[in-house]
Amino acid sequence: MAEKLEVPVTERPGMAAASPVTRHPSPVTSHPSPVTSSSWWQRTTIYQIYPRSFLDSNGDGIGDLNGITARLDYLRDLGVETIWVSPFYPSPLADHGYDISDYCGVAPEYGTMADLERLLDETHRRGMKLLMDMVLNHTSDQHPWFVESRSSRDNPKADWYIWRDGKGDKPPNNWIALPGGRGWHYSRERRQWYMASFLPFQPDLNWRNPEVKQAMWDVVRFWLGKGVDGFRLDIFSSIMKDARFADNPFSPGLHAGGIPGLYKPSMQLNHPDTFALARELRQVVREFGEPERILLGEVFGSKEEHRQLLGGATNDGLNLVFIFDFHFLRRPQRTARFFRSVVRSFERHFPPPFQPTYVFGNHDQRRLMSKLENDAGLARVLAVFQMTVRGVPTVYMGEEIGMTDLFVPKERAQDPVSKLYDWVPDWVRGWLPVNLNRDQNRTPMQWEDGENAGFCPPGTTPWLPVNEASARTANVVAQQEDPRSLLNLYRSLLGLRREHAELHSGTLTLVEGLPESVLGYFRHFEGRRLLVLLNFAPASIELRLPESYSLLLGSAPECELVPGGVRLAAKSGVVLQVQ
Ligand SMILES: [Ca+2]
Repeated sequence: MAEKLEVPVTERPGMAAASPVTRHPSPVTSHPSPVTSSSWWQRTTIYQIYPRSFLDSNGDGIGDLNGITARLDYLRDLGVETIWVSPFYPSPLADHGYDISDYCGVAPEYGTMADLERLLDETHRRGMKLLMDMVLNHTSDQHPWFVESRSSRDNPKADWYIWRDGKGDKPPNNWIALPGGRGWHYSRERRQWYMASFLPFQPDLNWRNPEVKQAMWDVVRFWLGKGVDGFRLDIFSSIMKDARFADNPFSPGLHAGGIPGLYKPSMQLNHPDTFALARELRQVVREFGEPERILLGEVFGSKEEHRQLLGGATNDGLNLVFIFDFHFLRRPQRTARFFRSVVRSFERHFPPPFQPTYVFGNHDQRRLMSKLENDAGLARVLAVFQMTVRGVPTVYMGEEIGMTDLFVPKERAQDPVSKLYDWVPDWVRGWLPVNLNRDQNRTPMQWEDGENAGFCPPGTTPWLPVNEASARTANVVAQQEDPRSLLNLYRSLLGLRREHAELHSGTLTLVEGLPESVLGYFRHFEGRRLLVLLNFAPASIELRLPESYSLLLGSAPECELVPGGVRLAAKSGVVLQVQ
């Protein structure tokens, strides 16, 4: 039975039945900024491909570049405009590609440089863009630069990494590794310590050495010269550290990435020199002219630090940075109230021309559907949210079919983070919000029901097990045939987003005074308006509307216009056009 409610602001005595927004502008939007979203990257939608798990084209159980090329039509038909491909560089694979040993090559298991060039051509031929993943902070310890740097204190690359003498037999200071543990590691060869912000086999480059910077800018230019459209930048916040090597301050709490610690890594993260470096890198990228190439940062820190990384008010640093406020989505966060607070905050701190980049999942986090404890209705609400809210949506492969995590016992884990936390038993891991085994969210893409889910040929052993239980229903073929599938909802939403400039280029105004379970916002562009209403509650609801609307999209068949208003099914969203 539908609960009948009215939009309160239209019903209070003395208030005319008009748009709640124009009568009662929220403090956030009382001075709407002019629409300046004009570059492709401000309007685009991003789809992250973890290449090892996307599609295996040659039957060795490992996804590859030709596999991506083979499924470009799928991505174009889905409606995504930009693909971001996680690393495919030569690597000893201690961190599955985020430990690079050759920045200008393609690892043989992923293909050849010719395969990469074909992938780029075919992507561009479909009017799409391709972002590569770039790890500037650290290399693999197998990279020839590090091998040389470690060999002696007076070799030509001795100062290419961050080397320090210890304090007696102790490390130089209390800097940490972001996934946990100590940041410094002792080298017997040099009888010195080197810094690693991530894992021990990923030594940090010394960006205060001009030769390092030059070498890495050359890498960036190499790929831009090949025609890539930009980079997703791995842990960009940590590139420049305190030049005096001061200790991190004592400050117990949850720090970068939600990891608990006694010391805040403020000497290692978001140094002002990192903000300057973001601007300098943007200039390097600008050398390549139009259409603009872009920088998308994986960063951690406060909103003010985000703004600084973006280059301040002029946005001449990184083009975009990921927003990780939906990293965990614990139960109290799966509410209209929480989503409203996040949107309000980012509208205040990142008005146009900044574009928020909301993400629900990636190769490091638990999968969205698992965060939601398999709540399919809520997954549909969040799909409507992500594709209609102001910003650049980023979808992790498989999110569009509702793929779930696969439990991989720690004894069989390939992820080095799992090995780092080997002492944490599996039953505790299942309960923790942080993801201590990234194998579970990196299992192969599920293309069809059946052996290996179409990821690799039957009889082949995929590099990570296929999530067979999930693949029975969460697979592309089954969902393409079902008009009510999550996949077809994503497709409809991406289509709607492309057609309506309000969604990809418009400003946003939150609707105030809605029932507690409903999040609502208008999207405005050149005098046209769309209204998005999202019902997070497990019961349907009717809302009176003060104007005449047409229904562009409802995420459930029971969503419909009723006389004077709209009915939202339980856990559903609608996109309405103001007549
Ligand atoms: Ca392969």
